[in-house]
Amino acid sequence: MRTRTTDTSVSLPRLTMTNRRSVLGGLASVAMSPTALRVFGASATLMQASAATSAAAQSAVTSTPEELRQPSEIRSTGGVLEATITAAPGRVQLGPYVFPGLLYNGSYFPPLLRCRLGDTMRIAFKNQLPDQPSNLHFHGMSVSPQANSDNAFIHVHPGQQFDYAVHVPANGRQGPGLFWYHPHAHGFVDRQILGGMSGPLVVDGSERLFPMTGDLQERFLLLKHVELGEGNEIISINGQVEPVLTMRPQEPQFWRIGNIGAELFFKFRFDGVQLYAVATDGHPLSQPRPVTELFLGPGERIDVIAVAAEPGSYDMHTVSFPNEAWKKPAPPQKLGTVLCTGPAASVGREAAILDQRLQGERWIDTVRASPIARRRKFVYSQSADKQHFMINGRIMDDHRVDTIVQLGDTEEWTVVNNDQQYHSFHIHQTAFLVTEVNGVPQHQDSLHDTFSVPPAAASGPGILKVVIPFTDPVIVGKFVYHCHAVDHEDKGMMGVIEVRQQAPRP
Ligand SMILES: [Cu+2]
Repeated sequence: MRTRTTDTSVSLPRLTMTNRRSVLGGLASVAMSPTALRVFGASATLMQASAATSAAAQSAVTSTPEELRQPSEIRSTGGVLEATITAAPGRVQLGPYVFPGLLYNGSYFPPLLRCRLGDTMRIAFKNQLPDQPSNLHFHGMSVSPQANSDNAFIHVHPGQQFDYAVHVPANGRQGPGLFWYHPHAHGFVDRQILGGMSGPLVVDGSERLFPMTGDLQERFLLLKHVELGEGNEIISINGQVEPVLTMRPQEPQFWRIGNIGAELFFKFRFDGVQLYAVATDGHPLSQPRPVTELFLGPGERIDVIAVAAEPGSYDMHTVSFPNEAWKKPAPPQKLGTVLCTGPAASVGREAAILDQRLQGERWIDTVRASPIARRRKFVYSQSADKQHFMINGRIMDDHRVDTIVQLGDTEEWTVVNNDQQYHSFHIHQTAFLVTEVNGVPQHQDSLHDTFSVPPAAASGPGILKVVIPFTDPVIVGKFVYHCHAVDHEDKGMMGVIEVRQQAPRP
């Protein structure tokens, strides 16, 4: 039932040669606890847990900081991205910690899928998990939800293979940006993402929007977390614990930051580095905007131009914030280090960054100008026994269609959060414009596909208002909207929508 937040990511013991064995011994018993069972499920993985843990105890594990690594890539050629993604249990080592994971292609940090507008992604998905269905969802993509495209209703059972063919329209609403892929088999998503099953997906072409980004070093910072026993939350970036990111002083880089974990809402910052946002959830701003603190709920991404500071070593760390009303926010936690060293770069003056203007037409302007065809309300709540999370009093039923929408319409949806913790709103196949949070008008300069919904307080429920365009013909079909804290999604906080060519009018 718990939604974990940065406040549960208590500081773990700093491992030294003298205490490492005792901590790993602790993990061995943790792996047998009901909490670990909740995450990893099968008895088969439990056996693996013991093996992995003892192997780790015997190996020379070091906690020396590592330079931030970058993902391996699978690129499209000739208009086709061909890949095989295999889901299977496997051993994960995060810094000094070892646990049994659920992995794509044997890695906690699976390959970056990199395609272009107009491409088709042909992905053979093999489910080699012993005991649970899975599938692939292409988060944030304005592609077809039908057949063997981005169809969240497919269940690929253990031992089976499913061949996806996801066509990325050249002239639809899909644009260049940072997206991600993860499982969407209802009821199994949380344990699979916690186990490691999520990876980045990029539609190339951001340099056409902001030409400067094409000249900068591109670096991915992808956050995940896993709980290894009560309250022991390991937060990693690119599958590394407290990595070091090295830059030259004054050097601008293009950072693509994503929360591709299961449940945590991260508020974090980089000391000594100036950030200029250029896109949220793969949707461009009209011009770079300085940002200091980042708040990314599960599934949210942001692209920034980052400019390093004077020579020195700077922390990337979480910022304390209250998520659940019944828990005390935890102190900030270090996530990594930015090391500014070497000769200063000659570029990177703030004016040159801020002077950039988006090249080309923007979807957000069309959304803003569209008349609202219909208004709907979605109320988030928890059952009294805290075992179910609901939208409008109902838990998810994939045989029921909750919301029927006419293709071509733009609607305003109000999400009302009666629960005293953060939830989020995510809808497949289309982005949306955030217009109001808790009654305060928002003046957003970019679209989102996932957005945090503040908790209820003494003053009343948390309220998020969004305007959603159902205008791209490629999205016709059935898909879902849900809270992206995926333990809540698994426990029911999801609804089915069908976009029809001809929908009945109210
Ligand atoms: Cu939620």
